[in-house]
Amino acid sequence: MKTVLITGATSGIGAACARKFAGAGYRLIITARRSGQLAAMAGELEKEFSTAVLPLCFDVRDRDAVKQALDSLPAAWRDINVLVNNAGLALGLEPEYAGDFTDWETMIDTNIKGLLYMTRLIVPGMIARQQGHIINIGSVAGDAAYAGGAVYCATKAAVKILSDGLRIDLAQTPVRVTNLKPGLVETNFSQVRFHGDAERAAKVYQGIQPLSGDDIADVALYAAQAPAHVQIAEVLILATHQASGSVIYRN
Ligand code: NDP
Ligand code: 8X3
Repeated sequence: MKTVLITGATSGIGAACARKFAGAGYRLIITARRSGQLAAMAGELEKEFSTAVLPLCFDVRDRDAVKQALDSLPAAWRDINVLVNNAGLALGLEPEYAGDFTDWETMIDTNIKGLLYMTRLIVPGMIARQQGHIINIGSVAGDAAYAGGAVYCATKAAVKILSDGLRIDLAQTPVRVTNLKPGLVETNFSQVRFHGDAERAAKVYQGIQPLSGDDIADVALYAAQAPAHVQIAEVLILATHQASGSVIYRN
């Protein structure tokens, strides 16, 4: 049975990936910062999908905590087949000359450094076993800047380049690298971005049918289940009425 480790599994795209992979027969290591949520999810998923689920609570920004958590994995859980680097966030929508320093640091530490820590600690085992797949959750935001989004967009541009670099570094191995680039997905993303302002968050999805976490999880699972000689390198997934990070048709 294959094992998938998903970061940021307590909500949105990560939670949808957990369900999709469980439904396809994978066993799961689900990770995030909220331990209560993780434990509850683990129980529910185990029951619904009759698969083993191991919750692992840590903050991807904390390099020591990431290492400690991964070192704590029981021997039977160490052979991770698929790593979904999903934990991430946007904070604020201010112009670059007026952004909040703490918001910037949180985005950079989570979206870039957290993803790198996970990659650095898990990929060597994949190389040793000559088997593995890293699925990074990038964004359409990494393709071009949009107003107020420069720092978030830059972190997702970094995810694209880090995915490309890793793919090059792994080209002599069977380990595959996928960068998924979703557009508007209705999750807690905008509530987090606007620091809990639910009304402002809801406006992001008004007048357009956004994607769901499931829509992204479907593509992640497709990439993971593609034949071994097929590497789904990058996929841009947009709502039908979204054309780019800044072109969205609303009625
Ligand atoms: P959600 O806010 O719904 O989920 C984010 C998840 O990340 C939560 O499970 C959260 O769990 C976890 N997380 C956040 N910070 C940390 C941290 N420091 N350490 C560990 N876990 C963390 O957002 P989405 O599902 O939308 O976002 C998932 C990914 O998808 C992100 O990388 C985002 O940038 C990307 N994305 C989202 C899009 C969208 O429109 N929604 C579009 C394109 C990309 P907890 O709070 O328990 O730690
Ligand atoms: C999330 C999508 O366009 O809100 O990465 O930045 S967007």
